[in-house]
Amino acid sequence: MKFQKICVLGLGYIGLPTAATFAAHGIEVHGVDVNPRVVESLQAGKIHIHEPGLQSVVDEAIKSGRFTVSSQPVEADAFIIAVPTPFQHEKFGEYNGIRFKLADMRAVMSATEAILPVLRKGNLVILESTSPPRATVELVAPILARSNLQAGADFHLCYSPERVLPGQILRELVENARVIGGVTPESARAGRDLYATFVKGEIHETDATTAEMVKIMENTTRDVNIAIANEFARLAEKFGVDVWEAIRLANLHPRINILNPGPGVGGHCISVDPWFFVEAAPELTELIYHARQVNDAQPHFVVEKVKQALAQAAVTGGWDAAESILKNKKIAALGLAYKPDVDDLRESPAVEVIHLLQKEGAIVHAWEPFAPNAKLEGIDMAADFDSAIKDADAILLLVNHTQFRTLNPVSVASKTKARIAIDTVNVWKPDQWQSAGFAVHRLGDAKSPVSNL
Ligand code: SAJ
Repeated sequence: MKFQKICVLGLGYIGLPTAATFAAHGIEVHGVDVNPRVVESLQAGKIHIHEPGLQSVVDEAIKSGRFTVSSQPVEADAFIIAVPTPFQHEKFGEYNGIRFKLADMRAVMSATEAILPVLRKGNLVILESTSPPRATVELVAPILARSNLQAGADFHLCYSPERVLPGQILRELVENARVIGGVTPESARAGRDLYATFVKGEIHETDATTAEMVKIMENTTRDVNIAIANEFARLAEKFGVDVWEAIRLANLHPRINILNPGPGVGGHCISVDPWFFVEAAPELTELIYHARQVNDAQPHFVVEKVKQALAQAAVTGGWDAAESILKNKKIAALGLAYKPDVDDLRESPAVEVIHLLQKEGAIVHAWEPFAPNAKLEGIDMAADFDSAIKDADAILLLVNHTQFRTLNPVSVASKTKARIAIDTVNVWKPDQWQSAGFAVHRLGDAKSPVSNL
């Protein structure tokens, strides 16, 4: 099948890079977003998200005249739906005493409905948003059937998961293998023809439900693997071990690859997608459910770490180590993003850590270099790094941003009265920070030099 014009619905982290990449490869692209600010900003040539290299690809696409943006779909050869599928925040499912989160599919439903007036015989529709198993055939196809055209007979319908890593989206879009699941083999073939425009990785055709399952399996596997790393961190602290050293040694085994513990799992993918399995089959997902519980509880473990650090300083520094050790303590929280070198704060465990610290009376000044103007309810954002740390009692590192990793502890020490450094992501060299005068605490590490005396 040949494509001259496509319409991409949802211009976020996936839709925008996808749209711009198609335009860069000679396809005429119309981008659609329901958020007027996104539309206005792109019409003015400015991207609204941080992703390395994206601004210049969008600049080129606009300059070429092949990329237009508005709030409504237009007629095209193919439609790609790349809207968010978060979980619902107010409603939960229940099964045998376990409570689970539910997918919020409203954006997929309304994007699908928006296509109805412009859907024509012979079109291709592709759902890219991560969705619960069977969403393509049981949710999207029935909505599109309202057009009196049948998926698989009158037009092609596919599910093709995006699998790109934020921070490396433009490269991975092109290089990663792509899975395309069609409601019929012909649909999958049409999907292949479209993505072959720019995908250099292998393209694998399958059915739509398999493709949905592949996507959720990938992120669920990662979630379970991070959960076990987080549990190892807890165990290491109990047994007087440095988990980072233990992981490094275990990973020398040729068939072992333990991931990194940290303050928790965030973002709109790995912390969300496993719930799609739990929601669809709670009776079959015990391990997946418990891994989610472990990762969701990890911010509490960080707060305990902060308390221990303060309690230790209370002994050596003469503070009142009463039960609410956090009360009125000033904490500089470095990093709010859900992972290194991105500006995405969605489902960020760092944000959860800050809320929990505040709940126990701490005064937290947060600094996020990638989103300095972010407005988060109840969080006091510092104007810059220096003002975040100046009056702090402790500095808490929550995200492995490059600029935090490369901080010089001697220079930090000269700008703050804090003498406690707590590293939840294993990037600061304990001996260097200790020499600069800090008591150093690392998540999962009961061996580090901790004293600043
Ligand atoms: N994390 C850890 N320890 C680790 C690795 C990650 O605690 O060893 C945490 C991160 O800090 C972050 C979260 O997990 O909070 C997720 O980060 P990530 O880098 O693992 O993944 P995402 O969410 O940015 O992107 C994932 C990717 N999926 C997989 O690697 C299987 C990406 O390929 C997907 O396209 C993306 O989800 C998505 O959109 O589904």
